[in-house]
Amino acid sequence: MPEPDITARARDYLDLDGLLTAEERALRDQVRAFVDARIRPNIARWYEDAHFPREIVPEMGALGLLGMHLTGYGCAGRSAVEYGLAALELEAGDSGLRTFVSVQGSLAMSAIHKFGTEEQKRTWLPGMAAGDLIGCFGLTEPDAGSDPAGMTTTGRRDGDGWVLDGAKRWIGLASVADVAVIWARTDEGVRGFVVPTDAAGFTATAIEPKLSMRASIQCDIALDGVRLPADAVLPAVQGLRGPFTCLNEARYGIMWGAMGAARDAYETALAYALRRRQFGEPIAAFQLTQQKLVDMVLEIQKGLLVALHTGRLKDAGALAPEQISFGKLNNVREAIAICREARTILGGNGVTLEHSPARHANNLEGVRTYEGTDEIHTLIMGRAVTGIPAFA
Ligand code: TGC
Repeated sequence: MPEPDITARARDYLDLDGLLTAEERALRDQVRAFVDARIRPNIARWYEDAHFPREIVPEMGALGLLGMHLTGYGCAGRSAVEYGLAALELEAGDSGLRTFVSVQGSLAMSAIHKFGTEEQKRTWLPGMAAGDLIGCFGLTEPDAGSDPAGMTTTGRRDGDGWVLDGAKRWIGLASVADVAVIWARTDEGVRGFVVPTDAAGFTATAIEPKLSMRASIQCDIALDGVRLPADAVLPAVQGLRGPFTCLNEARYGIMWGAMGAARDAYETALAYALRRRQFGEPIAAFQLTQQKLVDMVLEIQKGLLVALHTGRLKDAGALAPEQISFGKLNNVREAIAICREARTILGGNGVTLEHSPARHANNLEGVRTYEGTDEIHTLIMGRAVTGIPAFA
């Protein structure tokens, strides 16, 4: 059956396109075309098979999507808004693949770019930007999730070098990564280490089976006496400010990405409602269906405005971490609600992999939890509003 026409108003209710520059729209359209050609036709199978498509990573590199907001070393030097638009389009395809781009660019590459030596940058960043090398970012531990200050992984000096011992958990892409940025407690406070994943004592094991982000990989990492040379440490930062600075980048991208998943679920539900007939009418003609669709439009448009405003602040160098929490908390929370509601419009057909809303909703369970849970972002905002930290 031919797809019903979706009106321009339904696609961009407030004409937000008009707030973007021609360059921003061009980049957005390029990523959208990539998602349509390379992700959409395959994602249901990848999701079902729990397959991370390593084979498309060099294509993402060629499009300039890896470390795209970084400059030099083969990176595209794009703006925060452009990075956000790319995240939006990628996550309209699947959260697992946007997550890969976040982990690679905002976490692993960002850490090396911000805090690494010239040698570390030259060794790793060009290959990571091209998609020839994959990076991961080891902060979370089995017993230290929301509270990274509780980490027990240690780095101790040993002769001229370092030895790492400990465990990390929920580390994206670790089992296929070439390099890991590992955060560890040392006598000098928390330090970051650049660890080739073929180092003796480094083991990454995929956590499975998972009900969320099945087209991505999350791992346990064991660090068992991993010996590193002196120059493995990231010299330019000590303390948790290091990993948190990288998390700011990733959390920023998530507020855009979540709206991509929501938009795709909404457009899927709208198209279905226009062609599905019950009681002699398309179900889009029913008031209750229209209310669901309109509620989705309201929250998607508001979420995109928040993301765009936040991106403009970031590009102006005026974005505070608690403002990132606003967008991450709001947009992921709303996106999950939208995807679940979109599923109800598809009825029983909505629980199959033929349609995207339930897959997006399941993915967003992971997105809601990583890079700061709803509770953590609420409390970051609560501290900003009251001046009183309430984390414990
Ligand atoms: P506190 O311990 O007092 O502060 C430590 C230092 O960090 C600084 N800081 C920040 N700097 C930059 N950006 C931020 N957003 C920052 N937040 C804190 C702070 O100024 C201090 O610096 P210094 O120089 O004075 O030492 O920490 P806090 O009280 O500020 O924060 C508490 C809390 C709960 C907000 C924080 O611990 C937190 O954000 N917890 C959530 C952790 C989280 O998001 N974990 C998820 C990690 S994601 C991951 O590991 C894998 S997901 C990706 C994948 O798939 O691999």
